[in-house]
Amino acid sequence: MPTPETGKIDLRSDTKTLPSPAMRRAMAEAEVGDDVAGEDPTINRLEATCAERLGKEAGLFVVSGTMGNLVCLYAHTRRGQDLIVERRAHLYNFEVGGLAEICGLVARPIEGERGRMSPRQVEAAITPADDIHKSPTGLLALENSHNLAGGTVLSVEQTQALCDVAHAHGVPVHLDGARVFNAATALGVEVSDLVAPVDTLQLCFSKGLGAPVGSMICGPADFIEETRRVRKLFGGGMRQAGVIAAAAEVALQETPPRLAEDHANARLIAETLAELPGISIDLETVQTNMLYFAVDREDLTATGLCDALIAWDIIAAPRDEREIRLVTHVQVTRSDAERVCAALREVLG
Ligand code: TLP
Repeated sequence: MPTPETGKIDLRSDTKTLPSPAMRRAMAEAEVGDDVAGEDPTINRLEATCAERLGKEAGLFVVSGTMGNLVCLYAHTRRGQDLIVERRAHLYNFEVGGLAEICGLVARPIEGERGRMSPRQVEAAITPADDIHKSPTGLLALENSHNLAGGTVLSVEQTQALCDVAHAHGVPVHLDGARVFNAATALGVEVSDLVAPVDTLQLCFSKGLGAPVGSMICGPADFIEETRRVRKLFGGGMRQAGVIAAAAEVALQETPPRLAEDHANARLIAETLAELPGISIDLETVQTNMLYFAVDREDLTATGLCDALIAWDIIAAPRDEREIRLVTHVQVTRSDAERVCAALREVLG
């Protein structure tokens, strides 16, 4: 069953999912109130549920992943500090430079291996406390799963080791967990164990979880109090927003148990591509619900391949001349994935 309302298999992103009938019902029936005043019962419940599920003291509902990251960066740091971040991190590359424009941070990008920085690299990037020549380190940012590295995951142990180094130098750690449920599923661990070492995180309901809108920040209660102020400062204070939180609640209950299917579907498509001529793909990076590959052929560009897939009701978008990312999600079934494989064999074989 492709996306019900369009009849298409949309592989451009897991952000493209449309709300399910259960989500729409929950939205219509949601109990709401003024959330700026803390009076929206649906949002209050979602914040409490997420904090508990993630093993953190408190939660704050925000409109987007970008806002979740930005609010946390702002609340953790002061202007002129360093942000240690992996070179391909989403918040460094695709969040409009908010870390510099809004937070006044100096990015210290590190080249990770398939998105993974090593504790040694992080340690080397930290400014020693007595160095008056360099900007002081304010924060270490992690991303799990790591989008631009291919949806790769950081294990509990790897996360712990990175956090240990940062914490030993008094540096807090924020996790961009836009797809942290995908990461936990791929690793076969509880999401609370995976995020236990980080101080704060944001997770997205509108990515792998399949809800239409919203992200959750989780962390210590006093930090979350401060992020409530910062969210208001950035114009993100919402009123009767329980209508969107209600869909997120449904997503949180329904989607995590079936994320493994998305991962198996991504794997199936990736393995099919790996066997086709003129396709470059690093199967090692295909760990969750996405895959990146390059079209290295005389007869076809990435755009040409995406155009050819339209005839099969498959929507894909090129990232550049050569590269395409495909993302599986709740509205891509096994038979859709098989149809994608058949289409790819037909066009590329
Ligand atoms: N990722 C989107 C956009 O880049 C279009 C996508 O399709 O993958 N962190 C990570 C790791 C993300 O992948 C994204 C969005 C965000 C943060 C930002 O979330 P939003 O779009 O809700 O601001």
